[in-house]
Formats: sequence, C-alpha cells, structure tokens
Amino acid sequence: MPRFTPRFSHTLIASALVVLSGASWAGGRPDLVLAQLQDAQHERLADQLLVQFKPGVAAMLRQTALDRVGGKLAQHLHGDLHRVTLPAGTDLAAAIRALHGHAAVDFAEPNWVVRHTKVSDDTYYTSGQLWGMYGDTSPLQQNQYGSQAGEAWDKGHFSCKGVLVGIIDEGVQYTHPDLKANHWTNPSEIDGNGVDDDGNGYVDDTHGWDFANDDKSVYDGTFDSHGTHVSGTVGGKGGNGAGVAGVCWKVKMVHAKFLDHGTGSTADAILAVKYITDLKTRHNLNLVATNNSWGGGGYSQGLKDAIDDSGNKNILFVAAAGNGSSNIDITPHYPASYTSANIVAVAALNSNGTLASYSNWGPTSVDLCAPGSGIYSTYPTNSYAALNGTSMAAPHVTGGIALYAKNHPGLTAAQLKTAILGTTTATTSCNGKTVSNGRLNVSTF
Ligand SMILES: [Ca+2]
Ligand SMILES: [Ca+2]
Ligand SMILES: [Ca+2]
Ligand SMILES: [Ca+2]
Repeated sequence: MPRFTPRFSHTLIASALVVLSGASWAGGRPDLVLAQLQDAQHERLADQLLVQFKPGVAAMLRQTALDRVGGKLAQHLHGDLHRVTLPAGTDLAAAIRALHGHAAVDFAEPNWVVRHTKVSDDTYYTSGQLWGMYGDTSPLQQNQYGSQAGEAWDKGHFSCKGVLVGIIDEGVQYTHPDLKANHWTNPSEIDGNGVDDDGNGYVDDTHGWDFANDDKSVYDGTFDSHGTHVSGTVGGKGGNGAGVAGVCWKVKMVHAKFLDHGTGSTADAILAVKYITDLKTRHNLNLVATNNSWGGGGYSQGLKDAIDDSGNKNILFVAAAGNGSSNIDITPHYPASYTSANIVAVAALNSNGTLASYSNWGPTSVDLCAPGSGIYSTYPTNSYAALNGTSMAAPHVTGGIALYAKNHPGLTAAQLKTAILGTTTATTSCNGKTVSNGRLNVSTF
C-alpha cells in the first residue's frame, strides 16, 4: 500500500508548526483536532480529511497543497470546503499539520464518525414487552435480567452487518416485515434454472435448504412458527418503528430447515449442520454461529462429528439446554450435552431473574443463562407472539455472538466463546447450574 511520501520531510512539518503559531493562522481549531485525534474515543474515517481552502485561491495553488499529502478532491461539500481522500494508511495528524502549513488552506480536519444514538422505536420494545433486549440502564425501558442489548445499541452497536449466522430449525417466514432485510440470499446460486450453480449438491438453494422435505422452500406455511420466532430474536429488524428488534438489527441469516411440524431426525440435523459448514468454506462467508433451539433423542456420533467439524471451521454451535427441568450433566439432553468445544448451551431466565422452572441446567454442560420466558418475536404471518423456552434463550446468545464478532473481527470460535462467557453477569439463579455461573450481557459488545 502506498504510504506517506518524502513530502513529509521533518522540515515541512516543522515549518507547518511555525505557521500554526503565527498570526497568519486562519481557521479551524487544529489544537483541539490534533488532541482529539490522539484519543481513540473520537472515531474518524481513515484516509480522508475535510479541507477548507482560503477563498479565491487558484486551483493550481490548491493542488500544491493537496500534493503535500497525496490528497485527491473527492467531494465538494459547500463553499470552499471539500472532502479529500488520502493514500491508504496516512497519518491524519501529520497530514493536518502539513496542510495547515500551506498558504492555500484555511483548515483541515478529520471526517469524524458520528453516530445516531440508537434507541429502539419498535413497538414491543417501547411498550415494555421486549424485556430480553433490555439492560439496567437502557433507554426507555430497563430490566437488569435482559440481555443488555439496549445498552449496546445506545453505544451505536446495533448492526452485525457482514456477519452471517445459520438458523437450523423449522422453516422461517423470511418475507416477514421484520425479517426480510436480514435474510441471506446465496449469490452463487441462480434461482429457478434447475442447476446446482454453486456445486454444493443442492439445486436452486438460493434461500437455504429444507432437509425435512428435501426441497428449496424454507418456508412452507404458518406451522413454520418456531423458526420464525427464533430468527426474530437473533435478527429482527430494529429501528423501523414496528414490531420487535433482534439483538442484531442488521445481519444475514442462512436458513437450514430440518424440523417440520415441530419434529425432525438426526440424519436431517447432520445434513443441515454440514450444509452450513460447507456454505461457509465454499463461499468464504463470515459465518460465526448456528442457532440450534432443538434437542432430543439419544447420542449420535454422527451428529457430534458434524458439530465438531463446524467448530473446526470456527462456527459456534449455540444449543438450547432443553425444557426438561433437569440437570443435563446427569441426564444428557442432546445436542446441548455433547462435549464438543464449540457448543454454547443456554438455559432460560424469567424476567425476574429466576431460572425458568422448565429450563434444564448443568454446571459442566450448560454454559450460561439468557432471557427465555415471555419472549416476543416474529411469527407467521407478518405477526408477533410471545413464547417461552430455552429455544428463546439460545437466539439471544446467537445474536450476541454475531454482535461481538462484528466488532471484533477475525476471532476463532474458541476466542468468541471465551468472550461470551467472560462477559456474563454473575447471577444467583445460574450459580452452580452453569459453567459461567451467570447470564448473557452484551452491553459491551
Ligand atoms: Ca447449490
Ligand atoms: Ca440454480
Ligand atoms: Ca419446503
Ligand atoms: Ca422492528
């Protein structure tokens, strides 16, 4: 990458400083700007500045100023103010000093990142019903036992754009107004041409695949309600003034349907897990987790192997702990009880912080607690409903993983899991019943 050039001789910078302190100094607040640039709290866009030229300066003289820093006029803002792009990796402070030393320049300053402080205006959030997204100090609504997502949003962390998650479940009404923006479409598959364009073994799998019926439709009717609900907790569209908000307001969800009318088989579960893993590697997707709000049956080495393989590809497997009111260290509930290192098993909390009476637990096999009771989310058709279960707790964690991954790119599955468990809040009802002894807290994600 082109780095800064010899134009930045010490002499030039020194002369710039002389001008800065001189009476001819014109505009801007370089003292403030240069101090604030040293503080990472003040986010700025890389490789660009806003530059105001002095009025009436000839274009050729402006160009000599830009040449000092390798700058190019990118956008006229107003008057003599322009957005200027710089070579990749430019030291902005040095560039500002150099420009301020030039006779054509009134001032130069960073293009700061400003963020709208995000408060959900989604109906169920503002009404007090979406407690699983609340935090102790979240705007408008609070619940200390919520996932604290409202606090992360308030800091501008509401988007998981660029991150994908797999939803291994029933089908999903992906045309739902709170889901359609966050539904993944396979860019390597041409729909309706009867050809397996991306060579993954599935013809026309543009919206995922239905392993229960071995077809491409991942929404087959209003009975695909559980998958629709789970998806809205991970990635319901937030800030659109309607319905719910998921932990991630923006994300891409890949749908692998293998439950139909609420039931499925281990064979189809294996196919679904392998399908998601293959999509990640085949298309180099930033897919960091699958949500698995299902369980039952006996031990399957085949399924465990598929889960382990997804972990080898840095996919966390978030599993509902199950709704049997049992210690699954003693009475295993699969897949939550598999020993695979990439499983994150989730127990369910009530809105008052107690462990839900139905929730399984296990000090070695259940990792953390998350909101599970009275959870409002998307529901067929174009509707919303409240459900209870560890099925509702798991997607809060899956969304949290996606949010963390968005803001900490490049982590392994093991590092992501460590981060999620390391940020939990100690919780009496989860103490001795989970690995972390605590509950999900995404406020710092
Ligand atoms: Ca295909
Ligand atoms: Ca095709
Ligand atoms: Ca189908
Ligand atoms: Ca919404």
